[in-house]
Amino acid sequence: MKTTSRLLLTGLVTTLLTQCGDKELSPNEKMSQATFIKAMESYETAPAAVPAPTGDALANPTKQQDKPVLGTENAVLTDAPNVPPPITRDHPTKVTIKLEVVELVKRMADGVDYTFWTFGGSVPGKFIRIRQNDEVEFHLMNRPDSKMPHNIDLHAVTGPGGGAAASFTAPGHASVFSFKALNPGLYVYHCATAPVGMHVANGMYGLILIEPIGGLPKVDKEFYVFQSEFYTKGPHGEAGLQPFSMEKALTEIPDYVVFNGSVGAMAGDNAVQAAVGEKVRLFVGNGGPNLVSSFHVIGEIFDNVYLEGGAKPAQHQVQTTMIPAGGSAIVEFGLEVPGTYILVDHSIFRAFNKGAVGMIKVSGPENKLVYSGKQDDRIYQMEGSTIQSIAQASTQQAPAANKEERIARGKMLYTSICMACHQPEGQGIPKAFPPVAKSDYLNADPKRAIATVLHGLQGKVTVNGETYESIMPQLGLNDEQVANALTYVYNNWGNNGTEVLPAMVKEVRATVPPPATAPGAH
Ligand code: HEC
Ligand SMILES: [Cu+2]
Repeated sequence: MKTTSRLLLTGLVTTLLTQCGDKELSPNEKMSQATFIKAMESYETAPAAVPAPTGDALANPTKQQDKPVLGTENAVLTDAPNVPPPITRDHPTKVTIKLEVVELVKRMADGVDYTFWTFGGSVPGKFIRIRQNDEVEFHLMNRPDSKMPHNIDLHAVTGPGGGAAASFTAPGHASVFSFKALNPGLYVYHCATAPVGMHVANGMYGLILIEPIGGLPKVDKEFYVFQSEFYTKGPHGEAGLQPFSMEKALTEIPDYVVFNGSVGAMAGDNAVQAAVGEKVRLFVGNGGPNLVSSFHVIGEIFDNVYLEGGAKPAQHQVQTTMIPAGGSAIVEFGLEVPGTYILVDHSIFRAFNKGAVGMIKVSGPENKLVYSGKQDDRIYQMEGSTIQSIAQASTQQAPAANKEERIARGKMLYTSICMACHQPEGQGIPKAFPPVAKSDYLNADPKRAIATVLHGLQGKVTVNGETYESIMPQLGLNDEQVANALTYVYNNWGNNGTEVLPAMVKEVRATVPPPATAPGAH
């Protein structure tokens, strides 16, 4: 770019930054000269042919000037967490969308299956991305092996039922209807065939993004995140194929609350990836059927929130945004510090007990000024402290079939419960938490180790020559869980490979009394 035009642009951006409310950038975005130049560059590459919408045009987008409809294309559809590429056209077009309804059995959680009804074979349904004023020809196909008729109500449609009646499709049939995407925004779509609640509860929802004229500002990464809840006959964790429970759906107390259709769909190995310095945009939907989401990313602050999925960023510096059932939000944030950022519904039991946890893993250089990490750690104990009890919901999962499965399940338990104290590689923390890696205490006596995990431990204990005088709480785990966690520990980090079986835990539970200081130990 020539210097003169860059100067002009700098002036323009400065004006925008200081004067124009709608285009106001958040402090994060203003932070450095580099960001500033970047902002200018994105202005340069943004489609410039169409004037930015004015307040009035946004209030009634049908009044907005646009180019004539030109050409045809097939919409690109994606499964979560992916979204189709941004629309680069500077004009509307005729778009064909083909969506297939599939009823199929899939994983809900480890050991738990569910018969999902889906738009496109996955929960949530395919992400659809088109442009304002596009003319859509919508094809809904219902597979011949379906048991139910289905239809689609797109909240982006202006017209009765959002397309529901026009798209009603029996198994083995296909329906077609058309609509014009008058309004920009992020919209939920869902099945609206009776009983509507049941079709939604079984997974029939997804998102359609109508990009505004001129497009959305450029970001580095975009992801599709969809919250919903499931009501099963058995309680959370009960193994096997779980049928839908109408009774629980009516009382609105779900067994599972999840992001992207199943427990862990966006966590652990399924976490999405990004890098320090990148700007991330999440398209977040909530299918309900009943719950309102208090959407939060642990360790981040949203620079911009397009509240309720509307067409413009209406708020900056937001910690938690509410997403109604059948609604959405677009959130954007820059990444300053590496690490794992956890997506939750901050109605927090839903997150850590019912499944509503997702993860963004961010790589890149540390920024100790923004976040130091742990700088000091010393023991802090109140006088007269005693073993405390952390009650855990006992899961009803079928017992592990073999040692391998026991280790895999133990790893999950270790990660969610033990790791906070004993650390990721079992190395412990000097003077506070003894190591479980290469631990002589552990390897010498499995029964003693079982008793430790069953009942907690308090008082002097010597591990690898170091003395610890701390407290391990009583964790309230069942026999299977204790067996799995310890087998995982015994088979890692230089330990002796013991397999702890639930029967051994049962025996210790029956014969080794809890320490006298534990609550309820008389
Ligand atoms: C809240 C912190 C905490 C959690 C959670 C915790 N521990 Fe411990 N653990 C301790 C402390 C502290 C000790 C030592 C107690 C003492 O000093 O008397 C200990 C001791 C042990 C020991 C015996 C000493 C050794 O290092 O070999 C084992 C084995 C053990 N823990 C395993 C586990 C397992 C398995 C889990 C998860 C199921 C777990 N712990 C969860 C804090 C914790
Ligand atoms: Cu349906």
